[in-house]
Amino acid sequence: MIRMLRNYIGRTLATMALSILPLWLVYVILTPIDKERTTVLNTIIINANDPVGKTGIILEAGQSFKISVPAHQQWSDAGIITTAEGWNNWFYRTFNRFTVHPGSNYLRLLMQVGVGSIREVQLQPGGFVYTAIAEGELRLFANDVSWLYWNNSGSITAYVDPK
Ligand SMILES: [Ca+2]
Repeated sequence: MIRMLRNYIGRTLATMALSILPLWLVYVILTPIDKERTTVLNTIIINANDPVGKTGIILEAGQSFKISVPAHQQWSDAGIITTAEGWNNWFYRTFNRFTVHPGSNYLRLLMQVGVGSIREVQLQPGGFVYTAIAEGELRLFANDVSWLYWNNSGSITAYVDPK
């Protein structure tokens, strides 16, 4: 009796599993990457030669977000290979005041939300949490003189997680 009951339950569970499987497959196939985008981090590729750096991520004033930049990525400025920390030297320091964010290295990774102030993306492991002061689109871009982006090359990948 117990064995019969056990067999019955086993068959019922197997039948249920088999009937759910096609439904699950249809769900997986019909649920495109869009769903993942809302749950997984936004992957942003920041091109060194793009002074605008639109990310498509619209933030509200007061909204927090985390930017993670994996270490050891490189991009270059007129053949000078550097990282998101950027580069500088005694000669070019003189012209640094002409960059979009004076005081930051050349090709230092910068950010701006809407019309908020431009600032450096902190590059600590584990990411950098920041709260938007202004509403608007998050922009991520390298620091450079506005007319000298053309000789930059390469890109850096960042992950943005709006809270
Ligand atoms: Ca340049």
